[in-house]
Amino acid sequence: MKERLEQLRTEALQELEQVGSPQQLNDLRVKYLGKKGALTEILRGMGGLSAEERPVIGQVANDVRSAIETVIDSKQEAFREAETNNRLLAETLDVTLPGKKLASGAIHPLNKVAQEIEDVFIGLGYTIAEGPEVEEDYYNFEALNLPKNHPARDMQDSFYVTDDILMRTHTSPVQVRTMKAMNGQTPIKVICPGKVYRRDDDDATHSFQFNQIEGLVIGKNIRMSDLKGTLLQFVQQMFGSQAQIRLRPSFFPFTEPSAEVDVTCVQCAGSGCRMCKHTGWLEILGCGMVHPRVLEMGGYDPEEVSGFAFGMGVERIALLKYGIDDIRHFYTNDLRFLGQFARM
Ligand code: 2NL
Repeated sequence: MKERLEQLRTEALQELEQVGSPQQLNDLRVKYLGKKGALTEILRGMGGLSAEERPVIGQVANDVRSAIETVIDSKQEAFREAETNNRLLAETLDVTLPGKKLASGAIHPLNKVAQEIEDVFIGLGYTIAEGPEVEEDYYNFEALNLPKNHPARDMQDSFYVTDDILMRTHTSPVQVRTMKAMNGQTPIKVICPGKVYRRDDDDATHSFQFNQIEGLVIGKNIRMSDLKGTLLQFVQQMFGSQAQIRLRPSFFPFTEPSAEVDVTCVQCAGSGCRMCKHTGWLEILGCGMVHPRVLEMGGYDPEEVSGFAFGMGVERIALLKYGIDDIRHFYTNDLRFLGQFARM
């Protein structure tokens, strides 16, 4: 029996030497030490031993068991260690690798130009006012001295929702709402940015939807010279301190007198080029002194206060500022176009 035990040890240790996986190791543990294993099988024969032989064989059996256990334990430990090492290796993180490039967005050039314009006027003490894009006929036309049947109110030129509700054609109604909300108090210094809508065929310089920024100042003794100085300040901050302006007489139903404002050509600085059609000037906005009837309808006494107003297209300012030839670039969202403004 002793020999069988010794042989079992040799056989087990040999087999354990070859073991290649934790699964195999477990199989061997069952095979040799399990309840129905080889060692148990041999020990079942102990009943037939004499009282002197029993402790001796028992000792040998214990030695064999612990020898096999020791090897199994150390193999198991080796497998565990190898597994841990493999996992750590697989999880290795090279913190010196370059990061993945994230595609980052940028502010749209039109919004950027609008923000720049707003910033100039905020610097001059203006506040920003916003209002609805779907507007009442009264605020969009009537209160701006554009009575019913006025040619500028042609149904063909505006998007009407009902008989007296339309998509606003300018941001002036926001200023009318501001005047009414101020209840005759002065001063008012607001700029009103936002989308406006006109029934135009889209082309290089026109869009059915575009962005406008209007300004309105109302107070005591507001004069045309205040308007001119304000616009010169604006233009020089926007296009550079070399920029000059000129005012040409014009007409708007809501201002009197009215003027069209030109800036010295951003391309040739006034000497004449293709961009300014050899005039040295580029038209950038319209303006004027608020019409007395508009002041009245806004709740102000034209005998007591006066005001100026101006309006510009953001697209037009952006076209000039960046030398872009077609307004439709702004709406196409071609990243080759937009990307050029990402870090400007
Ligand atoms: C242009 C011209 C202009 C105004 C807008 C205005 C507003 C009120 C009263 C008087 Cl509440 N005027 N706005 C005045 C003159 C010109 O816009 O060419 N815009 C693109």
